[in-house]
Amino acid sequence: MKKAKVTVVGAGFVGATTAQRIAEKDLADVVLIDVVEGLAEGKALDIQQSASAEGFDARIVGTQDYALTERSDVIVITAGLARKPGMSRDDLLFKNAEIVSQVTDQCARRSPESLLLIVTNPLDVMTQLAWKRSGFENRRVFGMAGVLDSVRYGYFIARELGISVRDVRAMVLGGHGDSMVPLPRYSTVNGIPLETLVPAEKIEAINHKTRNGGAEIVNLLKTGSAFYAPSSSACAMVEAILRDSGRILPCSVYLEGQYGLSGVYCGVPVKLGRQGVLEVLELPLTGPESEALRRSSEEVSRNAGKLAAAGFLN
Ligand code: TXD
Repeated sequence: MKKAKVTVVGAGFVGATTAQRIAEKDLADVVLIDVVEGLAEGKALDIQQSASAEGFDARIVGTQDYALTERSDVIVITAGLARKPGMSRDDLLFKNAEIVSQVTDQCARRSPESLLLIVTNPLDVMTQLAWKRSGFENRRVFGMAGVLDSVRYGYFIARELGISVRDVRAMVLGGHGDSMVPLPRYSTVNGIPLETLVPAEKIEAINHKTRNGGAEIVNLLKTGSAFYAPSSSACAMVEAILRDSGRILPCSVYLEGQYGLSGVYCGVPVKLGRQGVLEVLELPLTGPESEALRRSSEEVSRNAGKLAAAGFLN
């Protein structure tokens, strides 16, 4: 069987760790690419040299040259800047929009059949931008955020109950940001509704902890943001795609009327497989739940409006 090929763009914390996880699981050969001279090459070599200790056969190369990314099956885009002192969220929005545009242009024409998995923040609008730039069908361009938010939610639930994370199914919808929408009604412990196991005020505290999950880590690290759980989440999506498993995972996808939302990327549960987004699952939501989702999507639309005004989404 032909080995799959995954390109990871950006050899920073999330990119390099994602590449490592893909290689260690032997899911595909990996090309790691970065603009910084030697960075991707050095990290790829280091990961490759761990092969006999870890027992994987995947090959991983680091490069600055997009020629090596040709005919990738999946392209994971983590390239971007983190917010620096003095930089507004909008500055970051435009800077990362430039980077994601360039990277998408480079990758899409060399791998016209690929799926694009976007990780760069602000996540949902960067995914929308990559979709526009690539010209790909929307089922082939999606973003990683919901998996991360849900695994964090699942961990906090398991910790609260003192049980194994393996028995928890947790669901978080919405855009990746403060307005994300944890859904206790659709979160269970081996099928047992969460709300029958945890009192409402405890659930609210867990929801808050989940929304704050990324910020808590940034505050501790000071010079960077989370990357272990984000790379695990990106790798889980790559695995679902390459194994064509049809896993149901919350991903940022283009909505065309589902959940009453149109023309915007937002986090909802989808069936993921070799062809990308196979189906968007529409959960019946209560009034307050759909209102929270609508508010969250408005944040994404606002950023999309800013990018459109600056000429990025035309
Ligand atoms: O849930 C999620 N989606 C997220 C998103 C979870 C964690 C991190 N999230 C975002 O991912 C974060 O806000 C950033 O926008 C990206 C990457 O985070 P990371 O922590 O890996 O940032 P680094 O370590 O700064 O790495 C970014 C790399 C760095 O090596 C740059 O040199 C490179 O991106 N870079 C580029 N590579 C290729 N091409 C271009 N143009 C480029 N510009 C920068």
